[in-house]
Amino acid sequence: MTNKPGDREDVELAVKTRPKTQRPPMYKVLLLNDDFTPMEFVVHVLERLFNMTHAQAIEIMLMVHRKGVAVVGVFSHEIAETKVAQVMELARRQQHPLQCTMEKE
Ligand code: TYC
Repeated sequence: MTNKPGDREDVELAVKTRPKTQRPPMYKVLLLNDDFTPMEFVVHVLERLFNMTHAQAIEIMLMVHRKGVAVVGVFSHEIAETKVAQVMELARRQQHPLQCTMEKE
């Protein structure tokens, strides 16, 4: 027997069935410590490219300095790639060895 609009079974099915859409994967952008990049340069990069306040930027920079690495943001693949490229370009221009990478969340 077929369901007609308004039949109970039909209503239940309409509520329960969901299209199987997948969220796009997100990527962590990681900043790595080194012994040569000046602390103030890292703070500047975090303020400029990751929209952090001065206080937040200092906190994250010190975390990288102490732990070796920290997540500085989580983005779509394209935005993460752009952020990594922008960090690397700023560092390269100033001849600092600062390294930035991305990793699937
Ligand atoms: N370790 C660096 C120094 O002592 C500072 C630094 C912090 C470098 C964070 C890189 O991602 C970094 N000057």
